[in-house]
Amino acid sequence: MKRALITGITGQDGSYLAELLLEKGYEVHGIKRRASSFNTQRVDHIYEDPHVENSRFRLHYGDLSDTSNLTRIISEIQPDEVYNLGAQSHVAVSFESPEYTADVDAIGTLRLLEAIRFLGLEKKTRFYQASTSELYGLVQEIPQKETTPFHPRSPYAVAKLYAYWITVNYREAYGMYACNGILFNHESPRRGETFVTRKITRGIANIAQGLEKCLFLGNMDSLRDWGHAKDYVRMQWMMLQQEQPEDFVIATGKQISVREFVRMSASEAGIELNFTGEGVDEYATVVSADPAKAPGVKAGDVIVRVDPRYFRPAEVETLLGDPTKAKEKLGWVPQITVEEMCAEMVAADLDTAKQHALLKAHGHQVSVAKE
Ligand code: NDP
Ligand code: GDR
Repeated sequence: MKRALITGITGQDGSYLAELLLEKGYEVHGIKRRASSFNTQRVDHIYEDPHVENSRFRLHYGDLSDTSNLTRIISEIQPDEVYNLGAQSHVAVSFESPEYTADVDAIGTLRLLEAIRFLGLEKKTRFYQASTSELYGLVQEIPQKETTPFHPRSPYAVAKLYAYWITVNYREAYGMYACNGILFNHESPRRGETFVTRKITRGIANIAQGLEKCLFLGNMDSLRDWGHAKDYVRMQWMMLQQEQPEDFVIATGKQISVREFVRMSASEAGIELNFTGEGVDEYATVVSADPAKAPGVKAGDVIVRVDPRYFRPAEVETLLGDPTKAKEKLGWVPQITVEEMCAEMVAADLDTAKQHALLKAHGHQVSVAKE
């Protein structure tokens, strides 16, 4: 039985990857951070009581900032594969906490690679690094592929640049099977609530159900190549099953704007929108609303506005990936379109919003936490 260790198992990708590896018969170990309350919602459905014999799913307390902890866990598990998905993964937050982001995202990767080497596992343990399209930043070529030069635009992207190169360096210097997946944005109903797609689907669902009045966003002109996390974790696993380690771009090859994603989400919730104005003065008005799906809004309501608080000190305006290498060498083709993904996310958030609206109608307090 193959043994895998996943950092970031409690996150979006970690949870889908853990499911996939369990399906494939792996023993799956994950590192979770100690928090003041449970933070395992995304993996609760695959959690196995540690008292159960032969359990194939195990969580270990740990942190990418703690060398001795990482070394001990790897020494105990002796993994065949390590997937380094753990990170302070929010680009805007990295401007607020640049040093922490560098410690976890850049040096955290070095800590893992060095632990593998120090323990003499460099010929046994295969290593996957969660690299990112943010490396391209100020894009030098459209679309972006494996050979496109990098120009990172945030402390997050600069930290990930270090992680990218240290992974390449351990492959070249020590012959380790170590590779980078340069993944473009990927989303799902499990996406963190403060990334733009989930912020939009959750906000629109809450507005449709009368739980919120208005969704405030930053740069709506921003263009992204959005795929589904389920498709992308399959590729993470495939990359560790080759004869030779190589780096791959994972993307759909199509891009849309944040504004288009808002329009698409609203339409899924039965709301047709009209956008007016430019820059900070832009807003969206309801043209029509299906009373069965969106009882909380009526024609004329302004439900989307711009708040410059969400602008970034340096923006990545456009990202579009070229996944030709992944298609040709690994036969990987994304199966879920951005429209299907958006529909799935809105449906999930509408379900929750309806439950919350019902609770509220019966006098219960419901959380509509926002940043
Ligand atoms: P999430 O933000 O959903 O998950 C991040 C995970 O990292 C969580 O499990 C989080 O734990 C954990 N984590 C955060 N800080 C630490 C730390 N100090 N020590 C250990 N673990 C930590 O990210 P995604 O699942 O979306 O992304 C997975 C990886 O892929 C990340 O590295 C991200 O940067 C990268 N990536 C993501 C893309 C995307 O579009 N989703 C695209 C390209 C790259 P907790 O649950 O406790 O917060
Ligand atoms: P990104 O994702 O920065 O691409 O990083 P995010 O969803 O945060 O932003 C995408 C684009 O939308 C614009 N935007 C807003 N973003 C947020 N979060 N909130 C807003 O209100 C808002 N309004 C407009 C942003 O400015 C940006 O242009 C994600 C993360 O998962 C990274 O970890 C990963 O490496 C990259 O994708 C690829």
